[in-house]
Amino acid sequence: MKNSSPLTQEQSRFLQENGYIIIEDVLVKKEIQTLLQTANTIIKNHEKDKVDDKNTRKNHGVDYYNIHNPLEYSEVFDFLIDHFISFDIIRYLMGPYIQLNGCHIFVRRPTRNNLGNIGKFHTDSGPALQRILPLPGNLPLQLKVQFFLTDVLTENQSNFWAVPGSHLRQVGYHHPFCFIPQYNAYLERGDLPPDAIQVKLKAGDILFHHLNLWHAVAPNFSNQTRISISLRYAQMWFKEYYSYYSSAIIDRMTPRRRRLLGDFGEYKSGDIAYRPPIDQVPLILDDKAELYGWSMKWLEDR
Ligand SMILES: O=C(O)CCC(=O)C(=O)O
Repeated sequence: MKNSSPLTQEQSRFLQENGYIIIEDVLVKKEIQTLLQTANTIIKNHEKDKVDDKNTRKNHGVDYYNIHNPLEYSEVFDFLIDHFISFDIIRYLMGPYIQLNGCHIFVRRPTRNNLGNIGKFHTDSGPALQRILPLPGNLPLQLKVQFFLTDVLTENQSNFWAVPGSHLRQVGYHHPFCFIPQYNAYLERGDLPPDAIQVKLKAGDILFHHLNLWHAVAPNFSNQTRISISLRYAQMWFKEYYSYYSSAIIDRMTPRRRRLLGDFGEYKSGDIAYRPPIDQVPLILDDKAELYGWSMKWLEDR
């Protein structure tokens, strides 16, 4: 296979070693403005109408919370699903048999209050997955991409807080909520974990991270609410995550986006993840199938 990665060698190494990576300047100014304006309207409505079943305000609190499935409110987020930069990296790293199993608006308000669970170090997607590590050469089970719509240029601005390299460490105990108690003990004492870093980036940059990365959200002592859009890609076999895609959403999508949202049209195979349709590969990878290691030659040879 030729080296056809959309990441440079340096970027690939950084992601493999650290468990996260920032790609700068993915969104242009106009896109940031439109996405931010729309996100702010949705946030305002959620806070005014107290629609607590469609966000995590009840569980996480009113300062730091997530709004489920913004695709339900506006089309402006649609292009992020297979954005030409972020999605090319996703499909290169994860292969063609993937889905978008969650999309959220992250709201992180300035606060001096207790940050609840989001402010604690954790891994994603359940305690069992803490024990399945993304070792080199394996496809990731899940990658999350965040599109930042506001700057996070200094520390304590509700930065993504990561322990670089932790995605390759076995936690060595069972925690039902996927916490990392030895790191949260620092926070409880009012100390900072020595090797955790607060990621800094600007509006328009994106952040990828592995589900196993030990991460938290830092406090927000600034006077600006941090807003980002998170998209969670997973292998097809994964369950969706607060993502119900109504027919109104599905109907407006391109064929590839529909597929990523779990719509297989007329195709019925019993177990779709086990026997995905043949067009899954060209639909997701188009002319990159061969280059990214998913040759369709076996079909011709049959
Ligand atoms: O707000 C963030 O940057 C991260 C939120 C978080 O903990 C997560 O995505 O699991």
